[in-house]
Parts: sequence; structure tokens; C-alpha cells
Amino acid sequence: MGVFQRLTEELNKKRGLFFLLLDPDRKPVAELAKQAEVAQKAGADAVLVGSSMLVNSQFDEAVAAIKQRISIPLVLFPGNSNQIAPKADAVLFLSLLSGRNPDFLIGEQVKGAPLVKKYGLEPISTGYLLIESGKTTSVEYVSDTRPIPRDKPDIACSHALAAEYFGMKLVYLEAGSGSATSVPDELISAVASYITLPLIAGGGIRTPEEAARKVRVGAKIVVAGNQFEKGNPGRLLTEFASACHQG
Ligand code: 1GP
Repeated sequence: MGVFQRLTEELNKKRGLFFLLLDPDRKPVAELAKQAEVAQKAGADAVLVGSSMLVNSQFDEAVAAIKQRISIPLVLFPGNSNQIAPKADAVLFLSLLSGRNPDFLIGEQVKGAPLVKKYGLEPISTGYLLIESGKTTSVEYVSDTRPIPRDKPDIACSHALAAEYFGMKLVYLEAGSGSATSVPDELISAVASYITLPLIAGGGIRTPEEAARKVRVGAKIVVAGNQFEKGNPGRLLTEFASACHQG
């Protein structure tokens, strides 16, 4: 069974899913692999691997090491076409629809597509919308694009509908990793009631309560990463996963 279908079936049993984001720039390979295993035991539904910059050259090695430790899907969340690694299960085949930079709308995708095919990865076409979070995020800076204003749900809805009409499978509402504020509940709720595609919400979601709220207002998948980088996050991961599953 493919990854997208497997996740869709999980969504028939749970109100929402929880994905852990691992950034190979932030931790050594062995720690990333260990954290992925802990997340799986805690109930995470998938592990995303990606980075907006990637100054660490061990991307493929990190993906391979993580893959050895988990049986839940390992899905690439690439910041550019250099982050297509052979050992993953699938890739969020993203287009940064909120921006007007052709490199991130289609250029990187054209470079990455032959690698996705060569490695036999499952592409999951995803409309990626960056939402303003109060300060400049890495995605905004690196992509040289402007985010959608956080108090303009109509603009977010139009972009999300374009993703649906393009035949994409998911829409990702992104505040940016470590952002000061997460995507507003009102904006998630407006987009969820405007389109039929499942929504992912991520960026700056710091507590299980906040994660549960994102599910209740309409997100089907919550992504979090930054808050698990310190100490021993096993318990917090368990709380995040069950908050997302129950909503
Ligand atoms: C970033 O949406 C993800 O791309 C997760 O964000 O690291 O802030 O949890 P955090």
C-alpha cells in the first residue's frame, strides 16, 4: 500500500495525524535516528525529513539511518532538489504556491523529479502556503518570497483552491519552523471549509493543547519539530501524538 493511501486510512480511524519533523542540519545522524524511533513508539504517524537551508552534507546518510529504525512512513520534506534521498518512502512534492519565485514554484521540482523517479519514491503533490508569523522565517528568506498575511484568510483560501484545481493531494499551511506564532485557527478553519483537500498545519506549534486545537479547527495533519530538540522528548511526543489523534 502506498504512503498516501496508508495515511488516508489512518485518518479514517483518528481525528488527526501527528508528523515529527527532523532537520538534519540540527542534530548528528545517530541522534536523529534515535529520535525517530522514540517518536514511532510515542505514536507518531510519520517522520518528515527536510531543511530549509541544509549546510550539513549528510542528508542521504541521515535518511538511511532513520529508515533503518522505523516502520512508519519516512517522508521527505525537501527545501530544494538536493534533498531527494534514495532511502525514503515518499516525498512531499511541494510547490511554494504562496510565492512568486519560479525556482520554488517549478524550477526545483523539474530538477528533483528525475531523482524521485530514479529512486522509486512516492510523490505526494502538495500545495505549500507560507503564512505570515510575525517575523522573517527561514523559508521566507531562503525562497525570497512574501508570506500570505495572517489576517487574510480569503487569500489563503484562493491559493488552496488553486492547489485543489491543479489536482494536488494536500495543502500545507506553514508558519515556518520555530516561528513566534502558529498559523491562526481562523485561517485554518476558513481554508478547511473552503476546499476538500486534507490540510497540514505546521510551524510554531509548541504544546499538545495547541496541536489538538489545530485539528479541531480543521487540520488533518499537524507537523512539529523544533520543540523536541532539547532534552528527552519522549513524553512530550506521546502527548502530541495523542492530542492530534483525539483532537
Ligand atoms: C516547519 O512546520 C514545520 O516546516 C514545523 O515547525 O519546527 O516550529 O515545529 P516547528
